Amino acid sequence: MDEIRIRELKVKGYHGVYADEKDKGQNFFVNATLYTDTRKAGLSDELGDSTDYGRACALIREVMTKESYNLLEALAEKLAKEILLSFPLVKAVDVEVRKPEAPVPMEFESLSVKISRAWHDVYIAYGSNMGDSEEYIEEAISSIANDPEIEMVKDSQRIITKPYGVTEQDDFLNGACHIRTLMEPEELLRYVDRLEKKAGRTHDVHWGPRTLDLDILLYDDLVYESDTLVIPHMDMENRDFVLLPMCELSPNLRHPVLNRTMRQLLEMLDD
Ligand code: PH2
Ligand code: MG
Ligand code: MG
Repeated sequence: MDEIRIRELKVKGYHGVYADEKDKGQNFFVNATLYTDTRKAGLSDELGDSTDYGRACALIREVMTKESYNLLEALAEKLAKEILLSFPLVKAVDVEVRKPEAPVPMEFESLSVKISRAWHDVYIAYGSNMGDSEEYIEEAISSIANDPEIEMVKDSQRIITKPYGVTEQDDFLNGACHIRTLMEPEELLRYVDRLEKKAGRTHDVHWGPRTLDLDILLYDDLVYESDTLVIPHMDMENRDFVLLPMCELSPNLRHPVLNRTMRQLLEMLDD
């Protein structure tokens, strides 16, 4: 990807753990690399087709002077987030905040924290077969669409499906959505768990009736496993109620482990 780079931008700030740092302030130097596609602006020669580095510098100064943070980590996190939220063409960003006058009684050039943050492409499946399914799903989708750290790319149609696994239960209402988010996988899991809880979700019967189920299917090309989360979703290739909405959203999207498109997976399942 192309890069727009800001180097050693000097801003006085009042960040630090110690009272003296918050009182007197000191100079901070910011390095930021904005990952973007400059091709269109390169051909048109129009600023409107790119990201104005002047505005990016002004935003950095605003974040650095508006509030006081204890940690360089918190400052860098806020800077990365505001840059990604403010400039739609920027897909990812590296931010380094240096503190050459840090109160450490030794000789050093500077101390710094450097982070990388990005928008992530995520697919989430949803289902409900208890209570007012339509309302539970509507409520969750609107929370997702209105969250500042999430952008709704596309929501599928809802389909009525026969229960899979434990078959002695009511039909489901199912669908999936494609979002972009700044959340990391485990954060996103906690977020969708909260939405399930808000819908009164309990976990009494494994694969049993539920008011709302939200499952992370795919997260970029990530292959990830922890005690609480597996990405890609373990069983998505065996579920037509997942693959049908996925085929509506992104039929040519490839499963990062199985290396088959959503359409191919659905065809394999139909056979
Ligand atoms: N979810 C399950 C188990 N079975 N069947 C259908 N039709 N739809 C679901 O969402 C579903 C299911 C476990 O999450
Ligand atoms: Mg599920
Ligand atoms: Mg689930």
